[in-house]
Amino acid sequence: MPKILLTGAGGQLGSVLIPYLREKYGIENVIATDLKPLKNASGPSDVLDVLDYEGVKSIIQKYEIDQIYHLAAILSAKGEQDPRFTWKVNMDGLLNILEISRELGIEKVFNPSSIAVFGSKTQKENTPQNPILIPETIYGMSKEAGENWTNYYYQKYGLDVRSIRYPGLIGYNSLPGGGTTDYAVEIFHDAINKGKYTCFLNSDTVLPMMYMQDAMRATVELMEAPIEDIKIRTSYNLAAMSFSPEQIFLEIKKYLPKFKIKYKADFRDEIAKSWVESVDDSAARKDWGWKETYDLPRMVKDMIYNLRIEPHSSSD
Ligand code: NAD
Ligand code: AKB
Repeated sequence: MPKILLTGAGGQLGSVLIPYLREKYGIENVIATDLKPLKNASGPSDVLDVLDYEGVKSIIQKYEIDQIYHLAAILSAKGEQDPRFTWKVNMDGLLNILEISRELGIEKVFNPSSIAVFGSKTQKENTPQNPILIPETIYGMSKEAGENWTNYYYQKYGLDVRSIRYPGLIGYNSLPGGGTTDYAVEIFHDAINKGKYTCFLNSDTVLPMMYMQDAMRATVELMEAPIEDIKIRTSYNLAAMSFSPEQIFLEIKKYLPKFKIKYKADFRDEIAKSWVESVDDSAARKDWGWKETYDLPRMVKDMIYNLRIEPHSSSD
């Protein structure tokens, strides 16, 4: 069994990926780290700031790590509040991970990228794997630069770094941490708890999204694929579904008929409009057999079920 280190493990993705990986590789083999001690760690965990080069190195040595899932980052909306700090965390954090991995002979590294690498000059629909990439947020800029760094470390040093351009991730057992796609999680909680939601995107702003179960499975499938199948070392496009706030609202309304929505778009709608509506992920399908299992109706049904609402009941 590989010994796996997760950075930024307390976030939306990490907090669900830890139990998923522990189920597969064993509790003691998955080490969860974040800036602060993790609540309910349920296994080995430690405090780690990815900007602390020596700290990263000593954790890797202490736990005899073989693989790293580098999740620590500042996301798109939060990133705009302090661009230079966001660049520092996202870039220096990644460079520390890559350089230490090279130095210590780490077997594999996972570095998530994002649809935030796309910009308004990118083809909006069925976006190809290698389109024009001129991102317009500091987060997107750091992810795009990170893709080139991981490709460089693979080409130059043979470091086995793998990556996915995740769409917006939606799950029921963790909350998002400052992104533009956060509305697609918030909407469920407000629909169930308050019966109404004020959306920070416009009603017709379409974005690519993915259910968390699919995202976790994709991540492990990518990491377990034979090395010769991994043809793209920047980051793979990955798709599951695309929808607007109005479309997800109407789908949720099938279960909660009195649910109401208002639109009060803010700067996050501008960010979303600079991204794309759907991506062509044929390379991931061909190279390592990616296939999604959740579309919009199935995801909404599962979210509502897991948020403890009986399907087809209403909030009144
Ligand atoms: P999140 O914001 O929920 O969590 C990020 C975690 O990183 C937080 O727990 C935070 O404490 C930690 N962190 C921040 N600075 C750190 C530092 N200096 N050292 C150590 N930890 C630090 O993010 P997430 O949604 O879990 O995203 C995980 C990864 O997946 C990120 O790289 C993100 O870019 C990528 N991604 C996520 C989504 C999504 O929709 N959630 C979509 C595309 C890509
Ligand atoms: C964000 O909205 O910033 C993230 C992402 C798509 O990378 N969820």
